[in-house]
Amino acid sequence: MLKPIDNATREVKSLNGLWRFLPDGPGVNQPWTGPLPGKLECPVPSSYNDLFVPSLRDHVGTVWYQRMVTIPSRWEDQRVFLRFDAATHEGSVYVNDRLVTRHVGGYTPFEADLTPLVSPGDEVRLTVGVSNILSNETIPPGRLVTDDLGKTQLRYWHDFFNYSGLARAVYLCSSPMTRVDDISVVTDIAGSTGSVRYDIATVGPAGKAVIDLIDEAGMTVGSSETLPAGTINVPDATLWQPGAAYLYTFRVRLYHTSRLVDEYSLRIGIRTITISGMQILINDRPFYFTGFGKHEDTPVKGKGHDDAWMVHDFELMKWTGANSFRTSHYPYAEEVLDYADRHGVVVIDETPAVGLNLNIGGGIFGSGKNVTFGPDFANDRTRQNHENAIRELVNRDKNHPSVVMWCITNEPDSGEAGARAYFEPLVHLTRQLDTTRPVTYTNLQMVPPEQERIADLFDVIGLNRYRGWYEETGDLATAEIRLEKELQRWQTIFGKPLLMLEYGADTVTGLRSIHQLPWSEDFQSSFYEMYHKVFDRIEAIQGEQVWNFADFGTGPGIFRVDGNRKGVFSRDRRPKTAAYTLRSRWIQKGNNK
Ligand code: GCB
Repeated sequence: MLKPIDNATREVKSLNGLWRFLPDGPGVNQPWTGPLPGKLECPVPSSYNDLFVPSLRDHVGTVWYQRMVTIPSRWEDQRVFLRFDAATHEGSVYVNDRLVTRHVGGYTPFEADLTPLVSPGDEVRLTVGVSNILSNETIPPGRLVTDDLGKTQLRYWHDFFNYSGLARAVYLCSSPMTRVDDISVVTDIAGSTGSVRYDIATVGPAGKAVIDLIDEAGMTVGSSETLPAGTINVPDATLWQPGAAYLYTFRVRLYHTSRLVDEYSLRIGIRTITISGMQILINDRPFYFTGFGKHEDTPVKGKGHDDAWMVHDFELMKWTGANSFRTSHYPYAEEVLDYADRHGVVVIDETPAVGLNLNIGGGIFGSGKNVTFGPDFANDRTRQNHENAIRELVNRDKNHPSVVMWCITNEPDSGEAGARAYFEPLVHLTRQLDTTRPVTYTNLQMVPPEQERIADLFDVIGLNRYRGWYEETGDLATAEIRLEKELQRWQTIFGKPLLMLEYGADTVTGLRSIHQLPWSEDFQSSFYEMYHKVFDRIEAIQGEQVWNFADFGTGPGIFRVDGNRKGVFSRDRRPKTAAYTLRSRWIQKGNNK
């Protein structure tokens, strides 16, 4: 599904702004059949949870958004559709009294085709129900429980607040009836020549196609007229490099006789990503990842996408010398990947499959031996939803040069007997959908390499480690010895590239101590220095992404002080001391181990 664009043949009308709003509750019955009662208004895009007083933080179920929409009278003979960049976690869309689409999965886009239902000039009532309910079959999983007051509560196994609603853009769009429906681009390099292999899906009677590749100076450097697939070679190609982005415009034009019927342009980068022994190569050069596990998280808006916060986050990452980040623990807004493409930032792109582990609470504590993979929890239907999450992620992000790796799950119970049967088909599916990018996951510290059952399936092994924090708390000397021994074992047993995809210590801004005191800024800094010494001694370690870029919101917990405080920046993006520690290392390292 292509991102909507505005050009000579297509139009995009933003539906962002204030919508009427109503949380579900007693007496709310088929609210799409008329104007929503009450006076609440909710901004789109934004999570709704932190906006209202009294609070909707504990709301479990559906909330309703509504607004009127006019179909432009100039949209004659066009396909008319709605595009939701996300509805977290399940969206039901009604136009006047009619259900037009339902989508499950909180972080990927979906469309509703209105063409048969509306006419140019019509004004329609658009109502969207968004449910935040998670179950053992959804990705991520969750569970409903009833409290002592008879109220329904939602429990989940991931360590970030279940922000919900319409947190990304909503558009009304038009496209021609005969059109480009999808484009997939794979690039390669031979000597100084780049190649762009494409697959183009079209709808409608096939006419003539002209496909051009245009460089940043506006020069056409290659063309083709072959549909549905072909290759354009670019002699002396300028490559997309980490830290030095270069984007070509891949433009498809469809003609009927000599009339232009549709045009779609994608910005693409020519680059390769390969694994060689224990190294990860971008454009045939070893690349060492530095950067962050992040969250889409800001005060008030929750996961609501905001260009100002996004630009500031990228500026701060650049200031630290980071070259990469992981979209922990779900696909981020597409604007974020577009920005990373344009600015040469490397992305590990993650599905929302976090919390497939009944033996941790809030991302951390062992809670005995519960069976995660089996009929009662992560079962066949969960796996189908997981499959779907992978398909939707790859489908949305396959053409982004910044995306160099798929991370299909975070910290599953990978030592459990059923884990292999669950994950093997998912890894195969990911490879089938994209033959070019390596596939990874993150391993939780509770599953050591000797008990690990899925690591060999992956191209790269991601590790999340908290030695010195959750274990060996405050004792960095012991933590250092144990960390090094453990990493050596991972290297010996699997012989694959290892990425440290999480390591960090909660830190309260302004708390200082000369005594290596956990929670102090000084301790967080020393914690990172210790880890870095170890990484530099382990050959297989090919990158370090700290946990986390910034403090972020979570559910309540005795280890969570107004959220998770492992940020190197506070939630309002002020640096802690560790930000300077990282900066002095990463600026010097560049992209090298
Ligand atoms: C983890 C999880 C992450 C948590 C983090 C923590 O292992 O992957 O989601 O936030 O630990 O801070 O406990």
